[in-house]
Amino acid sequence: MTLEHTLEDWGYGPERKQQFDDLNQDGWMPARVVRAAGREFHIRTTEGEWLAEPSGALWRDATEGGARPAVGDWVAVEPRPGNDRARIHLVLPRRSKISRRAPGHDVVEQVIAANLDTVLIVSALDHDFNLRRIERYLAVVWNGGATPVLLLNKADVCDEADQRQLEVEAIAPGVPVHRTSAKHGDGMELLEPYLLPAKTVAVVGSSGVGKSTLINRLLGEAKFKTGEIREFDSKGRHTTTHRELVRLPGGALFIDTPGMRELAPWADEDALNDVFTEVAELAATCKFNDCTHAHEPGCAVRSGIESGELDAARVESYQKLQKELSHLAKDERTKRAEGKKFGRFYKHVIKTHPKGRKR
Ligand SMILES: Nc1nc2c(ncn2[C@@H]2O[C@H](COP(=O)(O)OP(=O)(O)OP(=O)(O)O)[C@@H](O)[C@H]2O)c(=O)[nH]1
Ligand SMILES: [Mg+2]
Ligand SMILES: [Zn+2]
Repeated sequence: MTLEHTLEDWGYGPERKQQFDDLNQDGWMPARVVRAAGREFHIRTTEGEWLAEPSGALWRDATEGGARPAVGDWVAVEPRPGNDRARIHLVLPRRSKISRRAPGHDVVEQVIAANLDTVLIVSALDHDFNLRRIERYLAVVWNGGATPVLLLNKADVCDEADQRQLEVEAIAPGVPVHRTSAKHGDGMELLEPYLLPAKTVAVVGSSGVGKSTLINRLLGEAKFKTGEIREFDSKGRHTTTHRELVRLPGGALFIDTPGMRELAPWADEDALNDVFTEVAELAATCKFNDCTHAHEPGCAVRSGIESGELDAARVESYQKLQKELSHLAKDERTKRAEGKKFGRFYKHVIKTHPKGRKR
């Protein structure tokens, strides 16, 4: 194919260009990660789609702070001898992201997708429907700086779709909620406001909710593999195994992600205030600053539950998430030290890169 699209069609803009120019490296070029699977990346450059591998330094040293490349990232790459290959040296600062806590013992951030305008949080209106899970996803999306939209898919199999939608609207004030049936193509027009040229939209949600089916519908072709789900519990089988960004016919950029078995959210506790506004507001009026809302006198949250002002299930969900996130929370000093470490790494790469050095 010819140079059918410019980098701008993939979301490049003046701010990005400035970031890249500031690196001031001869022989480097900007590119966007369009596919991530393990250590292998596909990137979109001005010359088409290339294969790319992170430099040893980037892979080894940039484990802190989620600095490894993710789909949607803008990266600085150096073309390699041979065709259509490059080495990724740096990830440019992200405008927004979705992160989770990486599976495993260590407390490490894993970026699932980056530089998103809108994130569609997909739930299925089948046995798997779960308000508490939606809250977790909302916390992650708000925290990462993208705008969440809630999609209730598989509307065709649900007799109580109206009721479900009301329940979801109640736990997510101000967040648009749409009902779709990706399999049959119903409700696709509701997505149009988000599908704008060169804007990036990602879909997230459990395995089997219909994320890939939705993308195929929007693409107008069965590009993404979709999977059967287990009838008895509506659980998906983790059909999608990599993260990929595609360009839709109208020019919007769309990222499919694999369903996550268990979303261990990566967020500051502050993100909870956006998700559980009514709980957080009352909690702020408890007599004690560090009230656990368990047995302390003057607890506004407990009296809120008693008076029916607060939903006990919401409070429980809030507290559960708060506990999880407190394990991630680090004091400001540690965070600053990590930030510095990343900054040093950034400078180190630029200084020590002999060929790219410019005088
Ligand atoms: N009834 C109904 N089934 C749907 C709908 N959308 C998707 N499905 C079915 O749900 C199953 C799972 O769909 P996928 O698109 O593979 O789900 P996914 O979210 O991509 O799953 P992972 O890749 O595992 O994360 C497939 O059998 C789809 O045909 C829908 O709107 N209604
Ligand atoms: Mg899928
Ligand atoms: Zn309290």
